[in-house]
Amino acid sequence: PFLRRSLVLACAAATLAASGIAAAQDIKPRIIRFGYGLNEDSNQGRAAKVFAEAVQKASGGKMRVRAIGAAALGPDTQMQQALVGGAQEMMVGSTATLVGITKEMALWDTPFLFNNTREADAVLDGPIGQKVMDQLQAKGLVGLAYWENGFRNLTNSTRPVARLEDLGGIKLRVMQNNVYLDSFKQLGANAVPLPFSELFSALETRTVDGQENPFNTILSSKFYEVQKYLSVTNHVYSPWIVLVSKKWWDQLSKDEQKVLRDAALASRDFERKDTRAEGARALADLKAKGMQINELPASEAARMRDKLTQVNAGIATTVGMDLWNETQAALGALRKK
Ligand code: TF8
Repeated sequence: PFLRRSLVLACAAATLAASGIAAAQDIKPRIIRFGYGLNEDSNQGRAAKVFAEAVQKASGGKMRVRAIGAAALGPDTQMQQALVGGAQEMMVGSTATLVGITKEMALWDTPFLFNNTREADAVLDGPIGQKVMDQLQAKGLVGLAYWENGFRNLTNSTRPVARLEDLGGIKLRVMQNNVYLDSFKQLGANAVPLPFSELFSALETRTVDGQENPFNTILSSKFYEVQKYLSVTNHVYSPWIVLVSKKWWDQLSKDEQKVLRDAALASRDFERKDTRAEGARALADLKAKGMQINELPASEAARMRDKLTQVNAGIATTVGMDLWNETQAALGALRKK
């Protein structure tokens, strides 16, 4: 009993001392595993590093982010589950792979939803983006910021896609998401869902003929090594989202939460600039790497849109008519400016 009592006393003293120091800034030493799917040398990897540095600086070195890329902690869907269960603290990944957890995220899968990045930023960073993000909490996740993955374009090893019909029969890898699956089926492709981490080798072994991703990713993942044709389709804008395990988040102090929120916004601003700068150079880079590039004519994009009216109706039902209409109204207002 004596030993136990003195142990209790010692612990109480230590706690008191610690809380005395922490009173000004309630921050404890923390290790934060922050997983992502692309290479370290990618827009995702560079921004993860910026996030890690911002957290370390704002916490006086107490909170340390271990950014772990190349899907070393698993593909998006696996990391999401680890966050929900509390086995991993943070990640950044596609909103498209989150739809199984939070159906409202399907809003961002709408083909041709945004015409440009100005519209994307305004909607994602405004009340609609926040409303969608807030839906995560009930599912065990906290969203902190949307990063830019970007407008997606089509690559394949079979033929240039210049007309809708050219998609016919192309075995196309899509993200693990029903909107993408349905959309590309509607357009005549043979769509196959696969995690991103399996994509390069699937292209290399010709298990699939093609894929679709922003220029940045086609470059950083070296898809140009295994894909001949790049068709500039800009068929959808896709966001990434910075996520926190809610189980873990709820244990943090307000100060610690603020460190993470601020760093997420700082990394977002860096990431969008970096992604856009790289994206502007990427076409020339990909051409230099030997890709054959063609632009999809506006008339063909219009034909694709027509084929996708059913898909859009499905998304509206999935996310709810209120959210759908609110988004259309917000876009209408932005386009009048
Ligand atoms: C894809 C996405 C990827 C993301 C990333 C690994 O094609 O565009 O960028 O899933 O988090 O899977």
